Amino acid sequence: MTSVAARVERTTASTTESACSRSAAGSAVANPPEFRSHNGVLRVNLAFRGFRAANGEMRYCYVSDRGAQSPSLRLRPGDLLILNLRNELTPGPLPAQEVAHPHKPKPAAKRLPAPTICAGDAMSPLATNLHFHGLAVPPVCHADDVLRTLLTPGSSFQYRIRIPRDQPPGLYWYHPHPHGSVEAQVLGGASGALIVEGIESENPILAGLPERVLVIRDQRNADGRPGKSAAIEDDAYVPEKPSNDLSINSVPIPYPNYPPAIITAHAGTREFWRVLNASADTYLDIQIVKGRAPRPLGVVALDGVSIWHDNRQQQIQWNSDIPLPPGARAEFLVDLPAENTDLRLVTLGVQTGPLTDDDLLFDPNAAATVADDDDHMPPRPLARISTAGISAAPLASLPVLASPKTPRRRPAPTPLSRAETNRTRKLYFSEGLLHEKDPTGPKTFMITEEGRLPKVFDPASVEPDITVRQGDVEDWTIENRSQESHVFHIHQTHFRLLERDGTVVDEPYLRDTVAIPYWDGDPNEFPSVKLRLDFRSPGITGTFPYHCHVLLHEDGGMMGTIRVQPAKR
Ligand SMILES: [Cu+2]
Repeated sequence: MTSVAARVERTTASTTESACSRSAAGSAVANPPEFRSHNGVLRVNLAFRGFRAANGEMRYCYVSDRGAQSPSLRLRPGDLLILNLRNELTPGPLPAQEVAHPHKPKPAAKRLPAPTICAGDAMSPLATNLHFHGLAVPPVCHADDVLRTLLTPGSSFQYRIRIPRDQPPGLYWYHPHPHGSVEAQVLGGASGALIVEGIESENPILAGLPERVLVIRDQRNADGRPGKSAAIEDDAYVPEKPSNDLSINSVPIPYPNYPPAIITAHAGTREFWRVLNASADTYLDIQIVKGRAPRPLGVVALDGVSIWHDNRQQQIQWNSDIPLPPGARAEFLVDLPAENTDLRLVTLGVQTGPLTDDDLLFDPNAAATVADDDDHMPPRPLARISTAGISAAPLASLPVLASPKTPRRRPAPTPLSRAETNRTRKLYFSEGLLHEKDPTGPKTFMITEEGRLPKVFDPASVEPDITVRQGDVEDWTIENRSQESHVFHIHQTHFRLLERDGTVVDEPYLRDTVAIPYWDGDPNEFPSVKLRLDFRSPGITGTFPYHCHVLLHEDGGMMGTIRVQPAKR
């Protein structure tokens, strides 16, 4: 007998067969499709679609009118992005438990008026919205509001985002942010690059270089076998198995053989790489190796911001590897050797927690809503870089000279590293148990300002957790009081890392994501970072979140809100 859920699924699958397509493992990596602004405006229509693949994997994607999947959006500072988003999810593609009540009215049939979309009262696994990660744009309806804006299935909505004239040129991104469903949608592949043009005007060394855009995503393992978190007595325990597979520009690199994707390049050339970790839960630490020897990577920007921007001393920093927690971006130079040779792009392993009794006791069959299954990230190959004369699809290059139309930027404010601070705060990440008497059951995830009561994020709460004033600069210490790593991210602004574990850090970057390693149980010390946060941008007044960018944790409650009040007149 066919269940209702299975029938719905098949119907949907037959009508959206081409939705959210993936390349074959081991195939060539091409830059994502892209749309550029013209005359100061970029208009794009994107449908948000879901699709259940034959192996049960849930996929999500954005598809343009012309069929471009999850395109890169390219705009100049000062340009207007008009993005019409249509939620085309149907109950069919959701996992069976989500369609447990086949007789309830189909959300797809309901068209909601625009005011409801901004009222935040439509939480469901089928609702979605958009976040423009890293941009200092207003956190309001029709712009970058994720706390109240929710599109139910069948509804359309217009985003109008003016890229600030002083937005540092670089790599940003867009992804869904409906609390409770963010991990599922991003794991399914819903994300795309957003590039603010003109980085070559801040870093003339980049002018004319061929540009490669790489979006690395994670996705659930397809083979269904338990991984690291399975009970160790279980015969199916596979120590090497990562929690999630990775893909690079939609070319999957599946466990257990990790067939690398193929990047073809020309020997003896310099390329400009822009790499986005669009993973929901997976930390990366990328490296290019020849044999086992790392090749130097010339970092010019992190999290969208040129390293020149806040430090004015250094335009490039050569590193052997670049750690990229979920949500982070790096833009760097790659010098390909003159001789024909094979290089590999790899990610080093990242340890995000100690192996505890919890790991050994974890039961993958328990009906946990929040499973501790995000914590094993082994080293693995991503791509083979071939310079052996295979004709590469030519890459577009950055402009040779800065365009005369580049908008003039306002004079830079005082560098954040030298700005006067208004106050300091301490916040901490912590975890708890959803059911106190069930130590192996689901966890709760919290981020709390010291002195207040720890609580999971409450979408119904109206009062912000923290209030500041536009123009302020604050120093925040963020501690990790849990035994797994977390990633601090705040919307609308960047920060500078001042200290790690109380020791001054000398790094030139502005960031919007930073990893705080797990607590090893030492009662005398929690791992911490000290950050200088910038609330000076005039366009960010309103209320927006800060949260852990491991999206399993964010969905599990590790999020708070901050209100930036207008400056005093
Ligand atoms: Cu976290």
